[in-house]
Amino acid sequence: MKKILVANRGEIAIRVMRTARKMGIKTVAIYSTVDRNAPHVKFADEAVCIGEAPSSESYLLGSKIIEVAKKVKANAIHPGYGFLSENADFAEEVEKNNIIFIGPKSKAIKIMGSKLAAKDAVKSYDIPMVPGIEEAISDVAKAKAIAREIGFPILIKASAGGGGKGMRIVEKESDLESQMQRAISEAISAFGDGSVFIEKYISSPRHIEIQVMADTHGNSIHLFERECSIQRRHQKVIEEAPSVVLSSSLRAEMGEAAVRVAKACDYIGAGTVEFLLDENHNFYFLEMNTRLQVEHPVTELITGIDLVELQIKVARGEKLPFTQDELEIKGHALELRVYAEDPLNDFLPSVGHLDIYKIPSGNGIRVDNGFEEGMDIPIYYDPMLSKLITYGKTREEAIQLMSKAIDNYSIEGVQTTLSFGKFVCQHEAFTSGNFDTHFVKKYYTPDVLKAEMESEAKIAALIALQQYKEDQKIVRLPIH
Ligand code: MV4
Repeated sequence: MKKILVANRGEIAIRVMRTARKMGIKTVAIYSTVDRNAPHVKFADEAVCIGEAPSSESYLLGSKIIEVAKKVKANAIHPGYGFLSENADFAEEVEKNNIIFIGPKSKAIKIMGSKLAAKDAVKSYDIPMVPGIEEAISDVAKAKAIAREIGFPILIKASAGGGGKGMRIVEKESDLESQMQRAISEAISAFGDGSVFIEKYISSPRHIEIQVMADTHGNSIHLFERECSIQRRHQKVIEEAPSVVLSSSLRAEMGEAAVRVAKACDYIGAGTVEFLLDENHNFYFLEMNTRLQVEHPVTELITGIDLVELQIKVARGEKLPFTQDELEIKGHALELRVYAEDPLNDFLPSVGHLDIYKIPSGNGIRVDNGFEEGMDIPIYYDPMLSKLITYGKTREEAIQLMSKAIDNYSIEGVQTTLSFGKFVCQHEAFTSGNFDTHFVKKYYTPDVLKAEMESEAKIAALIALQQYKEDQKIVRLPIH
């Protein structure tokens, strides 16, 4: 593999190219017209413009991207996350053109793209699942009977949904009919597939996911968990590894279950198996993400493994260079997603010009970044600016470092979620580890953030005043 085309933009395109370069592999960037001066374009050895700003006219043009790959003689395509990364047809077309798709086979992507197909695939693999049904349902009377059996509240989910889209909680039987009709029509309009199913609603879960890796020689391993419960409207805010709530035996059990999920769909490459963990520490399989995830760096920091390097090695047909027993967790890592969004204004995208953009650095600090000072933030794509990742011997150390690193960002021109990240890091429920997926809803209002920002501004003003007084003393001295 001499040349990889990265079919993505922003921080993940750069992150992938960094490892390719380290391995002596040439890199090709693709870009849309608004991205012509973007950092990922400058970073690549070669770059090709593939269309206009809207993703549908550029980063989502699978056939065009394949044409470009052939023209520049790239041997492989890395899709990053988002865009074409979980498009089974794209993966298949890439391979048909004798280009290596750095990711799983199309079949695995297809199975895991449908929640019902996923349940069906894993059912003989002894995977704990949320009580519910395993097939699409449209008959209301039947749904009522099932709901009565599993007990309210229940959750209606769209089979083609993901990331919380198309979910409806039903508290009581009298609401079931209308909610089901809404769920079905929503699923038809959003996904073109009206299949819905029913599960028991787990009311206060934690979201724990397991990183898995499989080679083409039949070896599958897991790289422990990431805790992703701190999220806002299904958008993850802070992720960490390891989770504070897993005992080593539960970790091993969940890890082994995740590996079985991977085996159930003949998985190859890097994947993530999502679980819900209830208050009694029962875990349930939710879905599998068949891509490298945004939050993969926390796993890299606690295992010392470069996941992109592993993806590339597996794609080249190499064996995994270690066994499960050789892996261990060392230290603790946190990741904050820094978005150009205004936490005081319902997290509305705050796109604009990056007048000042300075990122922190230092021991235990990693910033996976896709922007630079002086750039405009395009309105066409995800407004994530960078990922601030910190690593410490202990969780406390990683949290302290995160708080400090947040202060060492300097961004002007747009609002960001940095202050919101600080709020989370300082919150007792977060520092104590006693939280679930409802953390943000439960504790966050713009007012608490405002109050915190004002008191910090006051402290900063007092420090400045103190310093000013000290400076005055010094300059007066020589006069005497
Ligand atoms: C659930 C659930 C409770 N009970 N399933 C949301 C995203 C999708 N991956 C599955 N999700 C959930 N499924 C049952 N049976 C609660 C959620 C959920 C959630 C899951 C993970 C992280 C954040 C979440 C926020 C709200 C709801």
